[in-house]
Amino acid sequence: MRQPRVLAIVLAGGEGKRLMPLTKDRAKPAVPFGGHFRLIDFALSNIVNSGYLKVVVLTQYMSHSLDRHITKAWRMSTMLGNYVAPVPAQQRRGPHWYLGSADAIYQSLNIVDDERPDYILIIGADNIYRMDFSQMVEHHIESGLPCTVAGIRQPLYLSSSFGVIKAEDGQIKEFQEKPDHTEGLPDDPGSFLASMGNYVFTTDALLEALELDAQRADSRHDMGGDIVPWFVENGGCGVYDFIDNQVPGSTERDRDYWRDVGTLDAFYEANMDLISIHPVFNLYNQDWPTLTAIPGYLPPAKFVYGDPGTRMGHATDSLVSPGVIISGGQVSSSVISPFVHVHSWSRVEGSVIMDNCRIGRSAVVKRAILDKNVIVEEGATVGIDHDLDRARGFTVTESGITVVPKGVTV
Ligand code: ADQ
Repeated sequence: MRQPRVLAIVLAGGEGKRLMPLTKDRAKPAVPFGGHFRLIDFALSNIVNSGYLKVVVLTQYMSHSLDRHITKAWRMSTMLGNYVAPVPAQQRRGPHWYLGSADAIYQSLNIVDDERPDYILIIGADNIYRMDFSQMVEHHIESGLPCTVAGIRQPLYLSSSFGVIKAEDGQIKEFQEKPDHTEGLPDDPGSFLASMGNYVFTTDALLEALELDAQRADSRHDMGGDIVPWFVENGGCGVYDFIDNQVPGSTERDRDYWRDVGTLDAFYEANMDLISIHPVFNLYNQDWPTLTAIPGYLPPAKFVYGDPGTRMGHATDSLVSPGVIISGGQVSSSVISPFVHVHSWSRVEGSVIMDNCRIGRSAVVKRAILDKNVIVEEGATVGIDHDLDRARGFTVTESGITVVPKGVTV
């Protein structure tokens, strides 16, 4: 029997307003994460590790750095050849940009015509997790239903941020996109079943649903808001429980890991999940690697004793990317991206420092996110006095994380 043909579509056009200022001039999936990765690397790695090599990435909002990353890290890497193709908003069917995620797919249907897949896997671009999609596709085929949504249990207070699934015997009876309230599960009253924003469709059924949706004046043309509820009412939609997914090399601790990094606090916490001795999400799983490309010219990270009288430059409980120099400064519980330079007598604690930042002598950076190219001058502080941070125009999140925008000198 021939293998089913699967086309993977990655929705990478969301604005990510709640990640401002990190999304001020880049698409959310292009936000740096975990040192030298970008958020989208996790979604694309899952697809490629699942064995699917026909992948299109639908971009839209601020797509320049995202396109550049996909081209450099994914298209030009010999491993993946020309399999991953970024597709900008096409404006094929009207003089507008994409209206919603379903419209993004509708406008790109020419790709489906070209590839003629049996099944279409559609996933978001901004969640951190490992998942073998081939197991979900297999489940979809066995169910005989035209649509399958991946589900994961989440605490009840998050129900207004997700699609809420109510299912019986593996079939969705009701799907509500981001309702104000919902009830807990019968066997787990503190949780509900959330949509992960990952879907498998039988191609013909999806084409029909998208065509009908495009005609509807009252539709927001949204996958979660319109297309999935349509399938629940017409033809049926199954649920695939993420708990059943087995990814090689996962640890007991990280096998159920899935994070939606929609807010600055969630983004910060997901970075912190990477750094402990027994990480909540293990980046060192070589059986299911997170792929990206780092330029060959990046030298290794370097640790320098520093000026006489300083404490030795060091980093503990931290991820330190290639190209970093820590010279006489102290870094703890932090994620450091390429080409960051930490100078003598400085301290960086519990922070996410993106590419090319400079931490000057005796500076202190605590519980902060510094976007690329930030310079913290000699003796300056970030994250110590939140009123001062706000007065300087930085964002201070609900849980007290200071976020400094790209290119600022502090
Ligand atoms: P959200 O993530 O809030 O909820 P949405 O804003 O549509 O939904 O984003 C989903 C994905 O589509 C993201 O990767 C985003 O970047 C992308 N996207 C959005 N609009 C797009 C467009 N016009 N063109 C291209 N890409 C676009 C969704 C589901 C919920 C589910 C959560 C899980 O709707 O039901 O619970 O994901 O995170």
